[in-house]
Amino acid sequence: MRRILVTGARGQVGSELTLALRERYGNNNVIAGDKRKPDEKLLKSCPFEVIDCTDIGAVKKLVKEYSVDTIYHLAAILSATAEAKPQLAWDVNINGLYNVLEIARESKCAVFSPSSIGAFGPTTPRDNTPQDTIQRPDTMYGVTKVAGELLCDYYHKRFGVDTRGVRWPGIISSETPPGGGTTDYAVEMFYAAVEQRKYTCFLKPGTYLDMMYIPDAIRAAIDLMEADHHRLKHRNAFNVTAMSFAPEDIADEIRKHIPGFVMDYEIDPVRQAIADSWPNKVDDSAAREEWGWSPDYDLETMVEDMIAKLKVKLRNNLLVGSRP
Ligand code: AKB
Repeated sequence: MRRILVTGARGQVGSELTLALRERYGNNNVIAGDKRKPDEKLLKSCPFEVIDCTDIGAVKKLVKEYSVDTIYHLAAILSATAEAKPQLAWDVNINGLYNVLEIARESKCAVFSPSSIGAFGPTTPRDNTPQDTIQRPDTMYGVTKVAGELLCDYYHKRFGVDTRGVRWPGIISSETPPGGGTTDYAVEMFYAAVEQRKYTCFLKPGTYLDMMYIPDAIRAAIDLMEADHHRLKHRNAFNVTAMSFAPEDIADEIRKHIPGFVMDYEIDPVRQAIADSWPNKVDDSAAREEWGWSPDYDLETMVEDMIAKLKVKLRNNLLVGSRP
């Protein structure tokens, strides 16, 4: 049985991944770690530790204390925040990852470290972006993601650390809102629609990006970590996608459930430039071939499920305060 540490466990993906891992491996075998104190749901399913991945001593102590053998390293700064605070992004995304890899080397842990579609840049082919292609991003987020992929490959090749990762697209979820990302508009749009508010989108119509519903994102991480290593030709990091849409496509799909939904546009030049440097749609055939990746949700089924979940939250007064 694995003993797992999840860093960034209070984040958009971390909060749901931690619960999924606990269901699979048992509550006491999954240690949730985050800089922020836990919410009730996470605390109830214990154990939780306040940690900062830039503090190598604290993470090392935790790994030893709980005999951790697998680290899902999710603590990271997302693209828009990284452009606003590049020094912070370097510190968390690079020094934090380096610390985790060093600890993994010493303590013989496996490491899941997510990369992103942000690891691609303006000179990358935009349609059916291949697994192995040009990666010259011009954002700090992208720089840290490419360096992170290379660092993880290096630790595997040089020290035998079992590092694996996916290039996550924008992730859509109803439990914990994302923060500081370029693809966050898609989640914000749902909150507005369910609350009968108008949504002002910060990306232009026609901005196509890869996206994925959270159950698929979680399954991708767990399936990759459980995949037979003999089948893996790649490691860091696999292209994965579930759908590609532009803001007007998702708004139209939402209107099938909430016909009065209104959206207008006020373009944020920083996030638009980031989105314009990312692919329209990646080719994830390597993930499909090497570890059987296949998403369950498309745009239609994701929208239906998101709206149902957010309506329940709204009825129970849980939407207010969790608005992105
Ligand atoms: C972001 O928008 O920064 C993230 C990502 C695609 O990596 N959601």
